[in-house]
Amino acid sequence: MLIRTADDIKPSEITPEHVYRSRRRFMREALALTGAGVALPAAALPGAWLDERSVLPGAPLDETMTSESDATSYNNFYEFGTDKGDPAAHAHEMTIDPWTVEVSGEVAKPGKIGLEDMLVGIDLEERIYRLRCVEAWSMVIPWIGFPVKKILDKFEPTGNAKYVMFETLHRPSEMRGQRSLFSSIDWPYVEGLRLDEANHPLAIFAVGMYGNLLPKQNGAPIRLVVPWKYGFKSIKSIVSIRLTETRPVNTWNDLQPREYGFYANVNPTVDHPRWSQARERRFPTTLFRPNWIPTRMFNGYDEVAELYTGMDLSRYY
Ligand SMILES: Nc1nc2c(c(=O)[nH]1)N[C@H]1C(S)=C(S)[C@@H](COP(=O)(O)O)O[C@H]1N2
Ligand SMILES: [Mo]
Repeated sequence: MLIRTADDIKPSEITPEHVYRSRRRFMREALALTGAGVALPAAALPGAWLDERSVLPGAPLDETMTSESDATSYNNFYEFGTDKGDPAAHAHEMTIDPWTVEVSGEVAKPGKIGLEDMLVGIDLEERIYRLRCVEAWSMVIPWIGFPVKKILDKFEPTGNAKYVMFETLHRPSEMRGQRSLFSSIDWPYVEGLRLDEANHPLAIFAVGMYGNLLPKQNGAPIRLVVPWKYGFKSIKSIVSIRLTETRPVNTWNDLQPREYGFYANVNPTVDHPRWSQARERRFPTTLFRPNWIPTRMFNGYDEVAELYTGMDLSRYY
């Protein structure tokens, strides 16, 4: 089981040392944030962030974890440029405190809420997931986060809600890619999921990785992680969540509809028009040792298959 409550965890399997250490480090970071004189809303950081037991260990994955330095220096975050090194070089220009998220559309309780207030009462879990980019490289990353469903439920989706749309921050003054005259993206970056996909227990919002708060280049302070879909679905630095009745637009589908779909489930049998999706370069990867491995259906997360029964996944790519 990937999802476990504290009660499920036997003392014998409690917290491999690296998780324990990273948990301590994470809490130090969280504390450092409050101590830094940052203005926080009344509720300040949720107690869960500061509680020793709050980051529940995830199920281990029997694959080599990508190094933290690779995962934080080889990124896609076009708001800061299109080169893999641009996000790490320029994302520091984005300010993230305070951070508010607007929840709107088909919900009984719409509203704009400070991130810290939104997270009150939500337990954090470590989830070690594969991340498979549509460009055919992949990583294994230990996220810290919680199921998307936990946030959506707080705002009470109505019976009309069928999809969820997410939007990244739009702030050209701090995001040089949004100022670029050469960008073909219609900002802000937007993504969407069917509501039942968003409610699947594997779909999480991440607020940390490698035991620390999320680095800006990885989508601080809150991003989506949907491990069975190509990486572009996992939208970063989210400021808006909108429940809708009709299917929302998503940025890459809007740009190149033949190449990038709405579903974007990892699928080794449906090739990208310009390259095969049957294999991927798993980090660490170099020119001379690319480390190709076979790509797995749903990125190896077979438990999501039931979301797509009866659908032709070569048509709904
Ligand atoms: N807002 C925003 N989110 C984004 C992107 C982006 O350019 N802008 N790139 C996506 C792509 S293509 C990938 S592969 C992942 C990469 O996440 P990582 O840099 O944390 O590995 O972020 C996704 N989320
Ligand atoms: Mo990607």
